[in-house]
Amino acid sequence: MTFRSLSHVPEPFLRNRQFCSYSRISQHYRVHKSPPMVPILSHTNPINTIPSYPSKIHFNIVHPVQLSHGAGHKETGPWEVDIDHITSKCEDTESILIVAKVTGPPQRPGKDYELVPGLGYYKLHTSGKTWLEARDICVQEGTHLLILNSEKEAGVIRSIWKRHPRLFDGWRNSCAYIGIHDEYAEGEYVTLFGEPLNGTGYTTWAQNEPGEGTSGNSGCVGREGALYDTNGNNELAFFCEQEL
Ligand SMILES: [Ca+2]
Ligand SMILES: [Ca+2]
Repeated sequence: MTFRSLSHVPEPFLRNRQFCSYSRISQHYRVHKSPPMVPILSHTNPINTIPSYPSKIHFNIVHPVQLSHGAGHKETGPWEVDIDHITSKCEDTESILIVAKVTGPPQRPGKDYELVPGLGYYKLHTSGKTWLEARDICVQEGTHLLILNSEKEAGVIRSIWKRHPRLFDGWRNSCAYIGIHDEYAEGEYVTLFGEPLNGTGYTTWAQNEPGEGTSGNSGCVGREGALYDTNGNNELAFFCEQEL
């Protein structure tokens, strides 16, 4: 999500160009809190040095920066802040133009989703559903059943799940549905987007898996992070995901 305070250089900066000199400072910041924008600008911008300027200064407040974000100020994802600071000196008048671009994390999909910077939003649904029900619940939340793409992502899933050590009795406590299946061709696992499993970046099956044959066509991830096949009618916990 991008907010721009300004998309053009205003007139005073273009007029009488031959009599003016220009300087431009571009700065990039990465912050890990939803910014109150103004403190960031006043803190980081050379505007602080203005009282010592000997010349007359004109401020061109073209458009105040406004932030609007559904996630509110509790958002913990990284915010990128790009600031363009353009100074125009024309005889005894100096004009300063500040253009700020703030890029915030995408809006949190819904309650209980947690943001993992650089990866996505994740939610463990702790009540048991069939694979099809699980798929549909993620879609209703604007996300999709988890597709593992890396060892790093598998590590994230392990750590989220660790916080819920006891969801069910028996083996159902140790596998959660993810968005892969072999419904179309036995043994050929694809994601719910139809991409072959070996194109996802993560194909770590548990030992002797997949082993259910035609009686198990749905994928689940074990607490240790390895993949299993199971019958999609089993009611398991499941992970929903939204990539960044
Ligand atoms: Ca993923
Ligand atoms: Ca199968």
